[in-house]
Amino acid sequence: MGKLKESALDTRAIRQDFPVLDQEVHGKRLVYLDNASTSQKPRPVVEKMNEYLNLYTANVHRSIYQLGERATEAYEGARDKIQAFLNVRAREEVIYTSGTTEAINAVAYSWGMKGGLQEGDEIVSTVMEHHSNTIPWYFLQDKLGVVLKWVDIHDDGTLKMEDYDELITSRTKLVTVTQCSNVLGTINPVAEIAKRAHEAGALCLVDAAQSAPHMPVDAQAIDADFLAVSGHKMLGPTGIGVLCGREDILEEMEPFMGGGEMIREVHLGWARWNDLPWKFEAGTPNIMGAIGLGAAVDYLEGLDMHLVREHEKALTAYALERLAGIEGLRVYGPTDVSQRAGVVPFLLEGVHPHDIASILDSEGIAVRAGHHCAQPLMDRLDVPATTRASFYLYNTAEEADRLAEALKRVKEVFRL
Ligand code: C6P
Repeated sequence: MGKLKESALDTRAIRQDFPVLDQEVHGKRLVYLDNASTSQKPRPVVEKMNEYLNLYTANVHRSIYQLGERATEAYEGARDKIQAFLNVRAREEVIYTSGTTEAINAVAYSWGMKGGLQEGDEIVSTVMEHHSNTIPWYFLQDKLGVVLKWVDIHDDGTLKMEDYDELITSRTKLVTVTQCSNVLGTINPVAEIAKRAHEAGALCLVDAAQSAPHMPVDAQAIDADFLAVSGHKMLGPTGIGVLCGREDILEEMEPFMGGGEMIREVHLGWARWNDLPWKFEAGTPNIMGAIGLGAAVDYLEGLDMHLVREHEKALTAYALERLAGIEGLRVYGPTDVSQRAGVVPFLLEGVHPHDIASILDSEGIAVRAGHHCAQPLMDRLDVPATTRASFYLYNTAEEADRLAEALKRVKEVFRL
């Protein structure tokens, strides 16, 4: 108990970089298992952001003085790092957004609303999408009369790939899918889905919010037309993320916000837009956030994303095994960890998911309870909510043990 057979990462050394983990909550050592919601930030990320704040705070692209040049260099340098990290074809294809939500909404507005879609066009999505990859398409359904279709899941939480055969038609203009479910942990075959979309002449959008932090993501290998990522789930700060898009499509798209760096020239009554990627970066951007995300990417690359994935796979297998030993506990999602990330949702018969989370908190364990912003999936699973533990690179087998022991305590409290 308490040890992985092989650990791909030296978690003891890694945890030194995360002082937040070294504290007690309700008199117990903190176990942070809400990483699908947001990750903790390592020292180098905090230091890099402090460096910007303390040494070269200035606006980017418009300040003709040394501080401004340093800020611009760091901001644009971070873009290059993110491009390399996700293996995006060109830096012009990496647009800073506030996160995945803004990235997907940008596609809905700048592509869907502004000419990409018309009444009767179809979008093929799945029942496991986060609201951020659902609601923007509802806007188009309501405004334009676009038709939405949903790929279902098997009982084990994997996508019914065969549904695509029927749902993708000549009217399909967009296929949108998450690479990894934030509720079930299911890892979807997004390259194959993008291929099917392209064969039908449709575009493909991949929500990589839950994959980019946890596994190598190769944008060119996936070959989607759009890929959305949030920085705060991958050791970076909140308020920063990226939309990666195919250059020729981005060139055709209209900006969704006006002002600031998205402008080439403005005159009374008319204006011309800047080049990519700045065409979509209106206003003073989140400079500190972008620099922090660049540092997060450096940190992840320093560990090696293959090893991050290996560690989480082993840890998830261990956690699933520990939880399987608790009578009355039902865990959702694939049992095969090669198809699953470190997201573990569960229900304990007779106890509300929020009560479980509260008792776990009293044991020092942070998890999320609720619908996880994926209510259509809750409907599909026929549950109102779940409790969800989600692991990351700094979590250990001892912490999975703590979770299992605390769940036994929940059963005691409820006399189950
Ligand atoms: N999921 C969770 O606890 P933002 O908020 O824009 O950074 O990310 C939105 C988002 C989009 N897609 C997926 C698959 C996600 O998991 C999330 C965020 C968090 O599951 C917060 S609701």
